[in-house]
Amino acid sequence: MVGTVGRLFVGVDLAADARHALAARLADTVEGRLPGKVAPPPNWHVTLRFLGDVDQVRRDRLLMALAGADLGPTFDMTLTNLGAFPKAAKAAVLWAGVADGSVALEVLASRVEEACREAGFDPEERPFHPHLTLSRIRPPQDVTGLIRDVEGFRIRTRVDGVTLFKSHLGRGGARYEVLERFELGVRS
Ligand code: 3AM
Repeated sequence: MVGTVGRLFVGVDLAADARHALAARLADTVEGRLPGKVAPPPNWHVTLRFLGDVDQVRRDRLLMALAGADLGPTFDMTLTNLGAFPKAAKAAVLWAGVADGSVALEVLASRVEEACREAGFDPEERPFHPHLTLSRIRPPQDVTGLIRDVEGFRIRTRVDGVTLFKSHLGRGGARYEVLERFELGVRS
């Protein structure tokens, strides 16, 4: 694509205390046993909208749209338990799930979606499933036992902003660069 500024996505960054709590829970229960390509804690986030390769004009329009959008109030979400896409018995993506706050996240994702459309992106047709990716598994594996071993934690954390990330794919794994952060509960 001419003038591309990179592979972008909008997500919710995880607060440091929640990141540490989840890392500790995994260390206590399944240390060293996560299969596949494991996402390191600094990469943990909840994706709201993947945009793919974006050109400069649309990146700038998106920055404007997100800056001007009413993204709604801050809210709490609870990370709880692990799950897998498409299913635990044949997992390609292992994730931590969201309990309280999943509806608020859906609303937030729809507000972000609105801003994306305003910026000229095609509508996202796929349904939104809030999750925090922990590992990508090729070929898929049965993670039923592992999910059970981690069960029973609840990590409450505040969602107070959304971030436009640039994804750098490399041989050492993905690195996510923060391009801009947009606070919730603030109307410009
Ligand atoms: O961390 P998660 O899995 O929620 O899976 C990718 C990651 O989300 C997703 O965008 C986030 C940052 O890379 N992603 C990557 N390629 C994608 C694509 N072609 C994609 N989502 C949808 N379509």
